[in-house]
Amino acid sequence: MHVSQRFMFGTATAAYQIEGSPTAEGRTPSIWDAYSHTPGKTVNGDTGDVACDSYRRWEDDLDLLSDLGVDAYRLSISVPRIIPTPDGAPNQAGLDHYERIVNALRDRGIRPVVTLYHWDLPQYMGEQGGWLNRDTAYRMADYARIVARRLGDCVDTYTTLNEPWCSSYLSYGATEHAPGLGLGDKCFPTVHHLNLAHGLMAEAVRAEVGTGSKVSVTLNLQFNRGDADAVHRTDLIGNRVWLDPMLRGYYPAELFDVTRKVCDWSFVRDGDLRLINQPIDVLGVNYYSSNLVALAKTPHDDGGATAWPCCENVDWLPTPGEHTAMGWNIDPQGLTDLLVRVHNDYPSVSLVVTENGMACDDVEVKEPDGTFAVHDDRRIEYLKRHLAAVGRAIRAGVPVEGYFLWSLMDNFEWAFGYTKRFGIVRVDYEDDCRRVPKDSFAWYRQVIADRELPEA
Ligand code: PNW
Repeated sequence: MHVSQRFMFGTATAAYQIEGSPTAEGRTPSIWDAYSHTPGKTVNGDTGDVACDSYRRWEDDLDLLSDLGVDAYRLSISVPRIIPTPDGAPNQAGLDHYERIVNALRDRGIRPVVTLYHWDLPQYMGEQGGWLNRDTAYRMADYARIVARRLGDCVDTYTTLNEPWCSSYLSYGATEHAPGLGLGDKCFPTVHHLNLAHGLMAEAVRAEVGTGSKVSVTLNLQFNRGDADAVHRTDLIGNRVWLDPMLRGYYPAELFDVTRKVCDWSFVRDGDLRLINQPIDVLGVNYYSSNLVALAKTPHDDGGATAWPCCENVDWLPTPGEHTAMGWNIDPQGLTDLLVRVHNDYPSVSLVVTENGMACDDVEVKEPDGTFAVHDDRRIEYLKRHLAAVGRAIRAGVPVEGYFLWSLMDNFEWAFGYTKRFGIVRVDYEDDCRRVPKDSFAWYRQVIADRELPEA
């Protein structure tokens, strides 16, 4: 299926996953520095101290993007590079760094799509309660204003938050992500404070750039198959908890109902929902796989750490079919169905796929001519089927504005450290972060050049 010049083909990365240089030019630690440096939290004790060394090699990365021919690049800004100290004062060196990247992208004809918060909360905010503290939302809005004031409409799209589901449930409900508090069903205040941060950040950016840039948020919406009641519950806790306040201006009444025993929602103040319900131009959707859920025969006790609070009546079943190196099932039709569903229920906003990609056990080979290569046919197949799924959604009438492949290069995969590789460029961590474009890189370059979504 042919797509117009307006459709954005891109790739995505995030600051902590690629940059390294944790103390350069005034940066101070984030909650992910603290977490990854705590023994036992990440595989092999991996940290983002070096990562892909992209803070220093950003021009090389931009050369790769030019070679790939992308229309847009989704990057995130490291919060502790911009406001490194508790007084919230802007760090000019940090701002200069991202201004250089944004300008260099534009010089190359690549649209900068900037995520303001991709999980690297300054550690000093973490020490003051992080997302449990309502004040964090206001501080993040101040930070958003600082960035938007400097970068202005040179940025194509400002995304307030990446995957608040991970920043709340996985980070405060469970223990997998920083700060890893494992509060289980006591994590709902973080949900509301993230929603509030989105609203305040969107408002702050809009006040700076007007209609010069788009404003958005990225959600990792869960696509669930299985028993209707179990699907309904996981949709409420996983999806509507963000979608309804952000796009409709209310929390679903049912949410108060099913959480009644553990949470009174008294942290929601008058006027909050009006703030959260800021007009946005586009909604980012991250999609990798689907869940299979069933109603539990006997409700399980979720007294402890969990990423699914108030889902004690839901069982997650093993998913059928093929799986990726993350153990995630491959379900391209889930992406079509998810995009169609979101558009039907929230028709006022256009959509963009801000992440999709596959972790593979890639093997680097040395070719007879001495060059390195990675023949990642399974990744190509995955990408092909998911781009086709995007095409089906467009054909069904969903306004999908673009597709960002996760990721431009292998990087620090959070708690999995460097053991999971999502890149279409290999990073050889043992050999000075040498970059090797994989076969999927050449394949994606052709897709972009042809502006043709595959039929699969
Ligand atoms: C997303 N889950 O993370 C993030 O936005 C990226 O930074 C990350 O590298 C990418 O997906 C691949 O994992 C997720 O447990 C992490 O469902 C965990 C989950 C979902 C998304």
